[in-house]
Amino acid sequence: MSRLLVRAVAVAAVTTSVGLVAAGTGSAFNYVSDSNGTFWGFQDVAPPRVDTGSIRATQVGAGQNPAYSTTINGYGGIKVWVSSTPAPRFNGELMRGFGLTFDGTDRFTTTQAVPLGGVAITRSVYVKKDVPAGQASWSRWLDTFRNTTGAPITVKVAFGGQTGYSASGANSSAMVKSSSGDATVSATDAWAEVATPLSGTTLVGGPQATVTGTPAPFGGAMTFTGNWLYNTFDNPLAYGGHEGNFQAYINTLTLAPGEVKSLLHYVVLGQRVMATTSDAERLKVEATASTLATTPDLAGLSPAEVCSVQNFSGLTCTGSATIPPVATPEPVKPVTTSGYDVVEKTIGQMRADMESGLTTSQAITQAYLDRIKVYDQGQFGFNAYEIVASDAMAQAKAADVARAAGKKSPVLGIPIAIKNLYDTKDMATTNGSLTFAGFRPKADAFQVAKLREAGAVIIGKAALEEYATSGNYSNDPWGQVWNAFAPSKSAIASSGGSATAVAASLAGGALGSQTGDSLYGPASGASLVTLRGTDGLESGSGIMPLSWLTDFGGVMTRSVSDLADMLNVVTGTDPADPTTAPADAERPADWRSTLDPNALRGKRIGYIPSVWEDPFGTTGTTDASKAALKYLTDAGATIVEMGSTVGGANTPTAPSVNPSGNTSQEGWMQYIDAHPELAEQGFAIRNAVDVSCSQKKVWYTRQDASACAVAPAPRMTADELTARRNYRLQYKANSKTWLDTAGADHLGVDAVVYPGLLSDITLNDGGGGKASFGRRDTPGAGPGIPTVVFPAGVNDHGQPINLQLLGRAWDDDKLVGMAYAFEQLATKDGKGHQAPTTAPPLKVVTEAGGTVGGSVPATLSLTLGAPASFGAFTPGVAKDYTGQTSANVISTAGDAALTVSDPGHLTNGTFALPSPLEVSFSKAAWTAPVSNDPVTIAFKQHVGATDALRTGAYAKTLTFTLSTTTP
Ligand SMILES: [Ca+2]
Repeated sequence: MSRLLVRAVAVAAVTTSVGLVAAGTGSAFNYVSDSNGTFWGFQDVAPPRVDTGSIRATQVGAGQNPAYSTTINGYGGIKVWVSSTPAPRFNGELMRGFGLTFDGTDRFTTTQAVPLGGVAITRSVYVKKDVPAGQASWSRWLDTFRNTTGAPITVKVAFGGQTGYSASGANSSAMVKSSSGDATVSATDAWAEVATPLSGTTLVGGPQATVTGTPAPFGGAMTFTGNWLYNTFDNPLAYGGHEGNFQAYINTLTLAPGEVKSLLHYVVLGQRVMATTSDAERLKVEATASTLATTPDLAGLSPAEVCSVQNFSGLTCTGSATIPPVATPEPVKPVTTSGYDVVEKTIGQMRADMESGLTTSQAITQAYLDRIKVYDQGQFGFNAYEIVASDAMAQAKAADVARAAGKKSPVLGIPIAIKNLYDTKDMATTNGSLTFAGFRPKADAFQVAKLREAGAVIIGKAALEEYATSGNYSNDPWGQVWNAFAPSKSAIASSGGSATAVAASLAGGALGSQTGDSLYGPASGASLVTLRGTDGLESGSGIMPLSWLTDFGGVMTRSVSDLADMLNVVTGTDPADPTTAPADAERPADWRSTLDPNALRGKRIGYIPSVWEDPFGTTGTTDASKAALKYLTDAGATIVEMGSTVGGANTPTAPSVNPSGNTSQEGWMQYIDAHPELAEQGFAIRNAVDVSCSQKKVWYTRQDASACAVAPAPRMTADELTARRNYRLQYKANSKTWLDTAGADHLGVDAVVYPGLLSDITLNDGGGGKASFGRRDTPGAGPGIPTVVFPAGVNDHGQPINLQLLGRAWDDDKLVGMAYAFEQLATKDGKGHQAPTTAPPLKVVTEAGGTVGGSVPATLSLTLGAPASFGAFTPGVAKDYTGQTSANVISTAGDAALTVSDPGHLTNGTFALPSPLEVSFSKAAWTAPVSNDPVTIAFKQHVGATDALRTGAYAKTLTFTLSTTTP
């Protein structure tokens, strides 16, 4: 055994500057363009840090506007399954967290291996920039698997992705050819080609082929063709319909202890085609794929890497060099110091436990903070939080003190996550964009202030889709949010962070917001309750806008009673938001009074058959959603087909004249007027155009800089504002008429039921306006009438599903009651709220052990993580052993530098290893004060094949110094 001890000493010393500049990532993932004019957008470690190494999409140029050159929507990722016991978390899921770094030319390299059940996984991606004339574009993936354990491990690797969506049309794709000549893929194929349906003279996405290697009977050939969408390793590849867009090509490896093996894949892309050009383009793709299958391009691979490739025969293997390992980050121990388990606890349960003295807000908050550290951060982190409050424990302590002094409130001491487009006075408010990075509003948003007054712990700012715009992925640049139930999939947008935070028990409840789908979509994908209330039920003050009056800031919770608890705090009239004027009079005195199990008795619930159809042509989700309607009728309601309603329409009739005025510009001007601190803090945000044309947006949503030359729309005039308000009031009246007269008998309905999602959610490495799920907005946004959204079990693939109930203006309380009545019956059958299995309760420890402290002078603090260990050295084998620990740096000085004493050699008694110990830092210099900056300290020890090794433990104590020239 070897052991490495480290000791921390922090001193304020005068040293010379080391002059290091930390290598930064760009403001968005990187495109690589080739000589065919294909722009490959790669999901690397740059914002939004999807970091899978897959292609997000391919385009004919970079940025938001250029056309997609294929229908790829996340392709070239790997799902990995290992035979290790116990099975690791996320076994079989999409691998991510490689720290994939672009070299600025044509390569992406892993900077931190991804550990999965004792296998260390790395990827390297290479794009052929100079494509020979007449050939198709291609990129290459080398995926390497290292067994770091002492036992053999079987590894299944699925390479693939999503080549389109929907069963037909310009967004879809289907298998068209394999190397054997047919359109069926098996182990006897070397490549497989998909293509998008042709559309006459209209350009459609080009054909795409995946080169899987040498076919059977070669022993390294592919072992299974799977369905990338779900159950990938058991569920065979589909050849039609929506699921025909999801291909997985699987190889199986067996790794002896210490063994390293690799797989090589190529993705070949054609240009956009029309009917007359398709055949030639396919032939080009097929020819290039055939060439790569028989003569794989190995440019830039080391001899050891070539030797490690398992799925191509006949590769020349020279030399005996090994592939140097890439360190894996020190795993965060899945432990908590809180004795109170918060998993799936409702706000009501936590409140009762605090009131009875069983627990405290400090224990609850510590429990959430520990879970955030383990589950939300790092390589497989959910990224639900953009910012975690540094004073969360102080807030919790204040809540405990207030409770002891007699204070009571529904949310006193309850940690709540806030979508990061709500102003907070203590944390940056970014709108999920680098455009607003570091912006510090002077005051809390109205709803946040209400929560704070009630003693809630504002535990952090939840990640969101940048600017809350398109509604499919929460692509926050500080980390794209992942789904709590299906950790390869999208959390949907834009309140994805709020949804995952609540679903994974990383917060007691959350605030989100919706313009189109951003409350009901993420809530439906995470088995949560939410309410898009009547216009003005909740204040919009201090919420960054998308569209004035259509935006709605609302609550997301795990249960209907939790919703009522939060509505008791955040609803009501805000003098600064005129829309809320009726709210105090219209809302119930106590939302808990709506929680009536008989609230559905005698109610007529409208049903519109056409809104239960998945645009992708699948039925598993809508069938399960329809089956859940039984709990409405079991609770005493009658389902009424809407029939011939006023105007014969399936939606409320919009008023005939849509008033003029730009609601985006108006929303921003109201926000900017209320925030002089934007200009004071140097943000050049003077109108909606400055927001939309910002060059700090993630690249693929960025408009060309020339978009800034557009003159902003004029402010809405007083008349236009009034006309817009009156338009929505008239629309509300039309909606009431629609509901009042619905049904073949024209007796009306109390509410209309809609499904939440219409399909499976797709994987999280796609993007753009490309659908991540079958979407069903209720017609509530136009008139501003309420929709309550609540869990209804799961679909045929185990994905959570929800139902939605739409009602008349200010029927919010009635809708919440109906949701409660549904919830009571559905939950008894296990068909209500679902708990995810991806973030189980943490083991309770009395101390978060192993930290070695140092002396702490006034301006500098250095603390070290657990001692690093190399594991056991194997005699007679040349190998580089690696280990690592972490350091935490706090400095109030203008500069700081981290150094280590001469590492020397590891010793065992008087015996020393021949090769020196090597130490490196992920960061060693700071040019400004920092708070809690994590540093990875990596250790490397070479042991030669002929090195003598003495039995026993090897150790070395090192001294780390944090110093400054300006103490
Ligand atoms: Ca075939």
